[in-house]
Amino acid sequence: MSRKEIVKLIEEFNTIIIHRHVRPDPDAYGSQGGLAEIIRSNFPDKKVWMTGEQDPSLSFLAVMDEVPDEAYQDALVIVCDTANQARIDDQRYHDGQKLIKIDHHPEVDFYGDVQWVDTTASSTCEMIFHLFEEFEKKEASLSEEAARLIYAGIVGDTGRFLFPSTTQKTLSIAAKLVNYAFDRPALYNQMYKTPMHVAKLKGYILQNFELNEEGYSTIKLSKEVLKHYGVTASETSQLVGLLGDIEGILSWVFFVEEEETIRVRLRSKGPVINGIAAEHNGGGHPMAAGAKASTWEETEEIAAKLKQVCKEYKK
Ligand SMILES: [Mn+2]
Repeated sequence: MSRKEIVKLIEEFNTIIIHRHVRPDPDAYGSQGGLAEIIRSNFPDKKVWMTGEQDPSLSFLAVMDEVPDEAYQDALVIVCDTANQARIDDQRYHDGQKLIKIDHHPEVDFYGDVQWVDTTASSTCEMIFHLFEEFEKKEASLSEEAARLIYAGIVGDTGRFLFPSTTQKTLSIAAKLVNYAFDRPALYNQMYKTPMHVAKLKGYILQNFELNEEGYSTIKLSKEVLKHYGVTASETSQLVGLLGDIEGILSWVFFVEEEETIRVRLRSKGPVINGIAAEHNGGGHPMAAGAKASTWEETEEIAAKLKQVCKEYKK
């Protein structure tokens, strides 16, 4: 139902501005850019903008536009991949005529005139493909570039089809997308290249993580450690999966010290951890969530809660 409504609104409006979350990942860029590309290639007369801060590490996917304030006056605004309003990049998102939310995260904030939230989707890009299928009924076509962007987001959010969020639907969409002639090996190379300084920090993490008998693991990355390796706090986001394949680890947490707070990245292979995140200024998926701690004492509390959920899970 929502899909039809969204298609109708896109057809109605001549100006469409697409947002996504701060600290973007390939799914954020892919869904934003993929949707923009679908509209641009099928409705050449419409003005389509993408907004948000440019992340140089994702420039191989898309380049953001400079959107003037006036553009919002008559615009349809679409926010992709963002559960909470505070995380929407470019807070002008509520300045348009109509607002649409498209997301696969568990609902945090209820926002937008039209909301399409599907927590069974592996990625927002998967949803964008379904949206395209609605356009396809009206003879729309998918460009090679749109296919590349959507594929990148699915690959990113499923950990290259590894995570349990990967469903039969996900794979059948991927199977369709690989029929397009975009350069898949090049895309993988761009997505998974590791800069030398980050590789060295990986070594530090593997040398220093703690594994407890309950099956939970913690690693602290203090400002000093990050400075020593020349890695920014945000660059560590790509390393969180690192501990996932180590024998005996059920769930794990990265504590990454930033300027004012300590960023908490929780991952799990069984125990549900987003409840812990919600108690510490965060949220997310049952098996992958993020939070914020204000002190190292608070990180101890989080570790204790992680211990508890692992213990209960093992029972
Ligand atoms: Mn996503």
